[in-house]
Amino acid sequence: MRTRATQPPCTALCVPPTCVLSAPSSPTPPAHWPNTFVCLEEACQSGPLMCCVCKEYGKHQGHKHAVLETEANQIRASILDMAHCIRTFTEEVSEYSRKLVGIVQQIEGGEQIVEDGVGMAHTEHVPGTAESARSCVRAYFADLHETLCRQEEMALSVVDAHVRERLIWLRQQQEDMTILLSQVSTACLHCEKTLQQDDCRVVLAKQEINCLLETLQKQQHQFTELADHIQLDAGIPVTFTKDNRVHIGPKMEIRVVTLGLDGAGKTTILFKLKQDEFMQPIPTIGFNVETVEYKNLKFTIWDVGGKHKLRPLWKHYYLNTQAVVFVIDSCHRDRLMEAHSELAKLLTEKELRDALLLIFANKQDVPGAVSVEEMTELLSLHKLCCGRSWHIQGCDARSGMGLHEGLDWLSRQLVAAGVLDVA
Ligand SMILES: Nc1nc2c(ncn2[C@@H]2O[C@H](COP(=O)(O)OP(=O)(O)OP(=O)(O)O)[C@@H](O)[C@H]2O)c(=O)[nH]1
Ligand SMILES: [Mg+2]
Repeated sequence: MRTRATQPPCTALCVPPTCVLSAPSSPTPPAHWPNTFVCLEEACQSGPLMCCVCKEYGKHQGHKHAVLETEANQIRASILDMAHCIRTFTEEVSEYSRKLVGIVQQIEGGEQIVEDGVGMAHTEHVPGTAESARSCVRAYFADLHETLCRQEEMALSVVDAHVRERLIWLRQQQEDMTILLSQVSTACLHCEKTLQQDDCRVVLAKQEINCLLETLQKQQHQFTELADHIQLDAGIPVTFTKDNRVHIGPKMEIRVVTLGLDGAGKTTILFKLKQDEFMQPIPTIGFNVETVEYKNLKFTIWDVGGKHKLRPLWKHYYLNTQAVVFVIDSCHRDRLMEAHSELAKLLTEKELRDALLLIFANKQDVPGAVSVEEMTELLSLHKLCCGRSWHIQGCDARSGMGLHEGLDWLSRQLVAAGVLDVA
């Protein structure tokens, strides 16, 4: 019978082997090594080796265990798996680092050895993407500069033509005044001479003197009319449009066409802007045209009838139109889709490609009118008007609320700088 006292102390036998991680050369333990099992208890993982003795009697007694060789083989397999993962990971990191180097080279560019057609190698400067981006910027600004120079030349030629015409007119006026002055002084001399003559001669000269006086009065009348209409001002007020065209004169002229369904309020808006009073309009058959002066702008507004059968005529008003004012009746929800489809058609018109679009959401005074926000949403205006200058303005043509805000927006879009004070 074996007793505990006769067994060797298991701690003396269960000594851990030296770490051989890098060289798992011996799959079987050395002959002198008595451990045959591995303890699987969590608490024993710092010293899991288990000999036959301690399995039965020692500290691992009753613990779950595995055969040492099997356990070691499992660990080897997982080390090999890990080594494979590490290799893959290392390759990935190296590949990424290589790419980083490549990207830096591509950005910086530099000297590269290239072969020519006959197989001779020589170094060549290959531009990097940084250099290409810089070239792109330079090309863009060179182009812009060229366009600006062209526009500047055109603007200067407009100013020169204006000055030339004005000087020709002024010189013509100078000549006319010189002639007038000499005619007047001749008449004065004639009168003075007649005054000094005897009675008979004075009487005989009566008809001639009356004729002379009549001519003088006519000339004086013409001169007064001219002087009343012509402002003698040396100023040359210059304004620039957003597309860098120059406008000379105190008022900039803008051609606008108002469109929209029948009954939307186009004519009411036009009359309100023109006369600042509400006039009950009748449906427009054909068109109305008015010039409306606002601040330093002169709008020529074409108001075209919106009845269904008149809409094919709208296209005749598009040429040279700088802005379209599209009027929508905000209290007629059931006609919004019809308005949407007419607006969508307008936006495909070539001649209106560069025209500004001002949408008046009219009749905001009517209770329950569709608000500007809701109208924008319902008509998908952001999508519909994408890529063009557009603005929606709520208004009430009866009181005039919102109309000037709309004109202000138009002015701001058209005028880049100059004499106009429309801010
Ligand atoms: N309550 C209200 N009524 C308006 C407003 N604007 C126009 N109206 C009225 O709407 C009706 C139609 O106005 P018009 O100016 O003739 O409409 P239009 O767009 O010129 O119509 P067509 O000439 O047929 O294309 C008129 O009875 C106007 O008095 C507004 O802001 N509020
Ligand atoms: Mg009308």
